Amino acid sequence: DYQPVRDDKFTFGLWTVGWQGVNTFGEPVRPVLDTVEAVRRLSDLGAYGVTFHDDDLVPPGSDADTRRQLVKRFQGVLEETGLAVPMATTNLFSHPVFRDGGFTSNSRDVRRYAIRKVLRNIDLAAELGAQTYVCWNGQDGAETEAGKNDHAQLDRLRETFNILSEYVREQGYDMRFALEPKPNEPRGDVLLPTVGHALAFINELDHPEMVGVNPEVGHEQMAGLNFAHGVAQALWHDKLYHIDLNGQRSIKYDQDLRFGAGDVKEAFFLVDLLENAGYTGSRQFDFKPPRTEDMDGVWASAEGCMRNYLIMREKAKAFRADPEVQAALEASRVGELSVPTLGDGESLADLRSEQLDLDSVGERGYHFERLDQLALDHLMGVR
Ligand code: GLT
Ligand code: MN
Ligand code: MN
Repeated sequence: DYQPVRDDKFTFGLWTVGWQGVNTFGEPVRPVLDTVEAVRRLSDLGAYGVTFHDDDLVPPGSDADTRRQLVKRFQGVLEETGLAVPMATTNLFSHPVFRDGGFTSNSRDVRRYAIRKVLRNIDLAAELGAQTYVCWNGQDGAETEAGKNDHAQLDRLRETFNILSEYVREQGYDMRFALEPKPNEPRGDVLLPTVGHALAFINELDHPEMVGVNPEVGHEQMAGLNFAHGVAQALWHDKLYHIDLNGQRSIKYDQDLRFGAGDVKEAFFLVDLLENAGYTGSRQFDFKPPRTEDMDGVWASAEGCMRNYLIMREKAKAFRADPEVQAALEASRVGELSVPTLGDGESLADLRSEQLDLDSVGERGYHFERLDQLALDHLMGVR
């Protein structure tokens, strides 16, 4: 029961199960995880695919021979297991040169290096069949307003995505970009802090159709925002190109807990949304197994991500199928919101000539509490 299958489209970044647990105050607590071992274990657990940063696969500074060998080894284990690589991304944050960011560093030579680094990995991503290229620009941001010209920064970010989109078109790759917003950490303030900021930015690009978002549960919640609503708006704009699932408890540092281990209710409504909105992309888990865990704990944590998703998927389905829920939705007038405010063939004159009985309509209750309790009853397993 709750055994994931490939069709569930669960993916994991190599950097998640491979995270050695280094944090601001503590040294690594776990050994280096070999890529082949990671792919095999994830396959055994029922994942559909793996994703990677350029540096996860090929350590920076490797010579051409080493690079070829490492890529070949990776391709070998993908073939052996049948796992897909639906997405890839670039590490534009670890090396000291990125201390003021990659695409929007004040240093022009660093910006040019960042683009080179991305182009190189886009070629590899295309070769491995990835159709989504994520860009998380965590070091692009500021601690002081004085040190960053925001207008120029946005110009440079736009310039970069125009260059990258043109490159993908020229090469004929079947690939789209997904921007991953985050409000802060590692920078005091990160560029494109929320889904909303990213969606607005995309409209200014030469090829907006090639760029969408990769929202992460905890990142929106770090900004105090409701993740399910953010994803719903991304879907409304047809911009949910990818998603990073994990857990976060309140406004604080990025916790990257396993999916379900944060705000359970929001996770439930998120799964309900993804399953009912026709989202067909990967369900990626971007979590960091806590430092308390040894490697057994890492795999238990990975398993828990998928298990929690599948449990919530089942609960969400039961919630929607429950006749009492359907009656409660009706009582809450949920369906009525889908009826256009001005009907077919109606004019403003029709609307203007109408009278609303303010006294009686002002007394109208919406019964959301009863509806919400039914959701919680399902979620908590008493219905
Ligand atoms: C990093 C970050 C994640 C991003 C990864 C993709 S890198 O681990 O914390 O949220 O999705 O670059
Ligand atoms: Mn992420
Ligand atoms: Mn995160």
